[in-house]
Amino acid sequence: MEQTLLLIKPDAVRRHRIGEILARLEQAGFAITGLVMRRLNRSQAEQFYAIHKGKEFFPSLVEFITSGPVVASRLEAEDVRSRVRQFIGPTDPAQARPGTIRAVFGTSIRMNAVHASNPEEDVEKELSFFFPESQQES
Ligand code: 3AN
Repeated sequence: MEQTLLLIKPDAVRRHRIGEILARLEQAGFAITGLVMRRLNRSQAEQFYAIHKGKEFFPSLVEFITSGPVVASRLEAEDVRSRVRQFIGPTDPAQARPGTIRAVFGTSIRMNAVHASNPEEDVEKELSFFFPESQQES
């Protein structure tokens, strides 16, 4: 079964949306097989978002993601990587289809409530960042 990482970002954690977001994911048929709350420090955040290093929004992204705890979930389902990306909607909540997680819970491009691993990038690396045991299990 395919796995992916979904992060509930500090904006949604601060607004007490953890339960609602997890409930929507479960109702959509994504099984939660790992769950952890953690506050990243600067160097962990820079490592996690290394792919964006050098971009104009990188400093504000690191600032934001370290501004409070995140909830990391490991989701499992068939074709979960692309299905979850559809389910959360595009980066900008204003462009997201009504009903998608980012349309409902996001407030700006930066504060867009959740992150889900990009299937084109290194999903295993993102998973092992929060769930070091993932590799042995999958
Ligand atoms: P996604 O999370 O939809 O894959 P990416 O990987 O392009 O989006 O961007 C990573 C994160 O960087 C986004 N979730 C968003 O919070 C932030 N971000 C992307 N573009 C911008 C931007 N123009 N201004 C501020 N933050 C941005």
